[in-house]
Amino acid sequence: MARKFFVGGNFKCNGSLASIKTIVDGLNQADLPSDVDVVIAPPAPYLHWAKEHITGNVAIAAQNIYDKESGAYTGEISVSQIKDVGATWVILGHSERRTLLSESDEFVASKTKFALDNGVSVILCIGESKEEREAGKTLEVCNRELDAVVAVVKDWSNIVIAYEPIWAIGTGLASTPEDAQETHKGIREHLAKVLSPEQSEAIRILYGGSVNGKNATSFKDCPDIDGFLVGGASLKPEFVDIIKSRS
Ligand code: G2H
Repeated sequence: MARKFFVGGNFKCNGSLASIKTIVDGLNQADLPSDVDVVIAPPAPYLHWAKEHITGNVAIAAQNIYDKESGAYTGEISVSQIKDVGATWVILGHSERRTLLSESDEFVASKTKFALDNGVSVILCIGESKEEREAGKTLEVCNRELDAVVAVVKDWSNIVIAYEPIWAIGTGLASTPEDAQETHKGIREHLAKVLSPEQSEAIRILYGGSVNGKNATSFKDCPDIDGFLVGGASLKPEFVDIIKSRS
């Protein structure tokens, strides 16, 4: 089955109105291929501005939501609020939130369900630490993180998985295409068992971790890598090269 190539830009906690304007202007001026789904995730204060100013076929993602509609949750952002300002996607389960903010598998699953139930698609991040990889636990960790979501969500048609080995994030040391492909294949095999072969075949699995304009093309021949979630390089003009890396 042909899965549409997907490239997400996760700006993380970076940028200002001026720098995000530069990125949005760059994307507006680029001739982006129509056969790629492109999503950018600016920090929450800039979601509305980005939605108002992006002109091409580029969707907007939030970097987080809470699993409650509204109320006394100081500092949290609701799914209806991100929808209100034009976001159609949300990134959940990023390792930076799992580790720095102690988000549990169950909390990530609950937020995933809440987003989907409210019509927002999810980029669901999973991935192992260096120690877990060295202990041969890569798939065990990924499958555990996936299974928490499988327990509460049966229809995965609006989920894109981002496999992001923690040791590759922001380090400049991307996974080799061979290692990433092996893990993506294992993830797909697991999803075939716990969801269904049809859903497993249809779901897009992105690679994330030090993807840049130079190494993106090296993942071209990996049959289970359906795109990228890009951090640092999404803040630079080379993001367009990554979007075009399968063209
Ligand atoms: C991994 C990735 C984007 P970077 O977190 O989600 O970041 O490309 O900077 O490694």
